[in-house]
Amino acid sequence: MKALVIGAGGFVGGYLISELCSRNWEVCATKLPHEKINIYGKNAVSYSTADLDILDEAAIARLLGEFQPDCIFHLAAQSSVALSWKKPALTADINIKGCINLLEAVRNMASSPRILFIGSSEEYGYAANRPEPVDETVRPDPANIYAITKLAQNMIGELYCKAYGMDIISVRAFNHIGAGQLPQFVVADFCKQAAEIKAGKREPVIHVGNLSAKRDFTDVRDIVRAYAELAEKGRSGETYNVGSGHAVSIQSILDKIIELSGTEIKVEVDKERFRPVDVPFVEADVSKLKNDTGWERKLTLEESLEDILQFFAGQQG
Ligand code: A2R
Ligand code: GDD
Repeated sequence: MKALVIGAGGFVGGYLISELCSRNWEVCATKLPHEKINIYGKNAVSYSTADLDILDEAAIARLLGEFQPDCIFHLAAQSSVALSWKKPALTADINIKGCINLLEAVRNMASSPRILFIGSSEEYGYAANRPEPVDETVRPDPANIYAITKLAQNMIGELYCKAYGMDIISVRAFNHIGAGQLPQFVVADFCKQAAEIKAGKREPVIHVGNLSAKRDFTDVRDIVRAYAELAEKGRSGETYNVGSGHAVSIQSILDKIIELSGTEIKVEVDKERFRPVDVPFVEADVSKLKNDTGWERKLTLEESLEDILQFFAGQQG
């Protein structure tokens, strides 16, 4: 089977390439010209690369014609909720126009490859803020521009599926973490600060934002395994939650990071790190994913945090 991974220069791409290669998929991975793809797995991987801007529909069509994929994993995005408040138009361009460009290019192919759209738990927004985990039947109520663009991608995917009989699956990925994630996201940010403090590179104070929010965190290696399982076994036209099924507070993650770092650290709340709107509670119901694919989470939150701390410790030398 041939997989085209679009947007592989970001955090998830290298992990997904590793996972697909371990399943003997033939992989072509795209990146922006200035990017480099980072592989963090232990296994040797062999794959081809191509430069691709998702806003260039003609370039997508050329690449599809050359590679003829069986499945397309669409990772390319402006993926930061925080940045989407500052750059709403850019976020809409990449996340919505990009998805339409891809759909139009695939629609014009003779073959009909499967597309996996990577959406977000953010699509649920306030609808997730309830005592029980949120499942795919809950009507989304997004609370920021990023979330709205990902819901648009989901809806446009459903439309193309119904209108043109295309083979599309949409994923709603809950928060994922791992070595290599940029410190614009909370766990990487706190672990980087802790590693720098431990190395004596900064004063022993961690700067934080809203610690009361509760989110559902999963190791990126478990996340990409779910993507591969869905590509192989998921039902066309469906949306699947991908997450751990357990929400934890950002405060408890911070406490664990400080404990694991084994260093005396003070905490300073920085109001500039707060968002205009931040949904208090988000927890995934992943029954549909488990029932359809047999997927189970393998790595604990503590294992992920240890790896990420080690990754940033390795950068202090
Ligand atoms: O913004 P950059 O320079 O970091 O590049 C990102 C890239 N990207 C694009 N690729 C092709 N054409 C574009 N016009 C374009 N604009 C941005 O997509 C980055 O290398 C990649 C997305 O990777 P990350 O931002 O690291 O996201 P991550 O964590 O790998 O998440 C993968 C997917 C995304 O759709 C998220 O929204 C979702 O999972 O959670
Ligand atoms: N970034 C950041 N920095 N977030 C903080 C901080 C801080 O110092 N302090 C508290 N938080 C809180 C945020 O307010 C939010 O409630 C939570 O930590 C998670 O923030 P992020 O790690 O920035 O992730 P996100 O939830 O906004 O978005 C990520 O997860 C989505 C899936 O749920 C991204 O990976 C998205 O691309 C992805 O779709």
